[in-house]
Amino acid sequence: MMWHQLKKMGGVLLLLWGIGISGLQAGEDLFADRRADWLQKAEQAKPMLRERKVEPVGLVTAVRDPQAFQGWRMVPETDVSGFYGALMKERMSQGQETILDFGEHLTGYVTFTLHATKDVDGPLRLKLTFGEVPGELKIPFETYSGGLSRAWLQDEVVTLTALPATVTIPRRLAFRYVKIELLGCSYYYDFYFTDIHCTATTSAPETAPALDERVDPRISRIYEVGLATLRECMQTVYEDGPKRDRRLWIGDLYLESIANAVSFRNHELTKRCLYLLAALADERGIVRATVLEEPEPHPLRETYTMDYCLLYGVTLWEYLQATGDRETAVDLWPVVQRQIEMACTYLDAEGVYDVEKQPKYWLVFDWKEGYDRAASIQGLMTFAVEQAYALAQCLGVENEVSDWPALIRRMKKASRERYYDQRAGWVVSGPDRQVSYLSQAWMVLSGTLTPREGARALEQVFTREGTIYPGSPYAWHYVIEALIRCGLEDRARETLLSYWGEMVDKGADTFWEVYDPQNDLRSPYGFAPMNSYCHAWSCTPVYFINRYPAIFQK
Ligand code: RAM
Repeated sequence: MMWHQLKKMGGVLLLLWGIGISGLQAGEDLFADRRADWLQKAEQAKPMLRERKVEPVGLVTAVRDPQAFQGWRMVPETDVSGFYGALMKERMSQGQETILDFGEHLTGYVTFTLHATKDVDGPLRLKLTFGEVPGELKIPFETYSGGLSRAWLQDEVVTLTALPATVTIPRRLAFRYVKIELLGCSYYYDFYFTDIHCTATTSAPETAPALDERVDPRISRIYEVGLATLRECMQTVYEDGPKRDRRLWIGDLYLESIANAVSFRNHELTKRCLYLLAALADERGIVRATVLEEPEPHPLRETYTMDYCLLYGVTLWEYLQATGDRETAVDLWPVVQRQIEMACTYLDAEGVYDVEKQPKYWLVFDWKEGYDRAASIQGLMTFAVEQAYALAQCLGVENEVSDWPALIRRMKKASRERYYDQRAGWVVSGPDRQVSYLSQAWMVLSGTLTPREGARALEQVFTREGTIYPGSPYAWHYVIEALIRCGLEDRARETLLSYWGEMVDKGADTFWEVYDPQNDLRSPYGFAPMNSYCHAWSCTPVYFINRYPAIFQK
């Protein structure tokens, strides 16, 4: 199901919900007296963006190539001096496509200056299309009929009535390539460019730890692309993708913040995001899956996802360990506690998360059709309670949640009974006893399976035909973490090298939202250009490589 459909469903379900878990009265607002302070702290931590002026490196030609990613490859035509001053109408009337290559992925504002060869006796109209990957400039946007806004696709029409003129496209763009098309010009004059550049922005500092020169060059390249991905997504919040949706989502924040903690170390940004989510929680204290900053910070009110609610506390715990900032952790601890209280209302008598209970929460986990999430949410919730309990202990507030250790034991016991097939040696999920990578991973990360059992289960999914494999880098992250947890270090390294390494081989400047090695055109939105090709949740090689040097830097 697409996320906008789920979002719609969430809206309906929430109407049915009503306020009132654990004693809240209708109309009451749990964090009413904290919101303003939290929002202020979020604003105080808002970073200044660092700007960089970048010019194109040259003109390129898109060439059809069945071997290339999505069937398109860029071939260099001339350097940028061959573009500046060239008569554009003449060039385009000969049917020559004009594509500029900026040489790297950029997030920012594009400015250009145009001149006419004679008096301008009629307006000039251009279309500019911005692409993160070559295919975005070649797959016609007209065929898109999905539910996400068509306006995410980055084509802009500019009309000029007087030249010379310097134009800045108002919308912030995320791209490497720009295609320029002529939509209207009089017969009388021609026109040419003298400048085009991007003012690229990021809140990441200029440098991150460099890898030793002796590290496998494939790992080094993956690391660089991972850093670029993270840098591009670090704006005034951790965005999920600078092209789409350009906003803070909790699942993305979690992975970005742990990657940032071992690379750019802009901890203020993590703090800002944690405070924003807290300030914009609903009246029951439940955090929204995503929030927006403009025109002023506000949540996407009807969008909740249970796995993301639970990851909020894990993120805060990781933040505390990375920074030692107890003040923030103490301040936000009630939010963590609240998410778990709410999740507990979804447990049945045995301690199993009831995926059928109404109103159903959206469970993200992955973009993958047919994947059964029951075992995964059970594992993730157990993991989240365990992490939140460690946070409570560190803050000295474990007496507030003294029932959690028993809860964890109960959930693990129930998980083994319900989901672990001891004879087969793997975790099954749902009525069809589905075997997926993620079900194994979450039962490993929750400590429900011993490392030995986990290793057996994971080895089997990797080698058995027909297991449900992850659809996104987000899901692969948890699989790799689980492999490491079970001591399958070589497998973890190979998986990172093959999955992220393949994206690099296919020309990735930044890593993608969804990548299926079996289908380059795969997109959760039914249209490849709608995919985000610089997506936060795929930056985690940065985390793995720095966090586990013995595995990835050997
Ligand atoms: C999409 C984005 C984002 C993700 C949500 C669930 O909008 O891919 O990264 O967190 O879905």
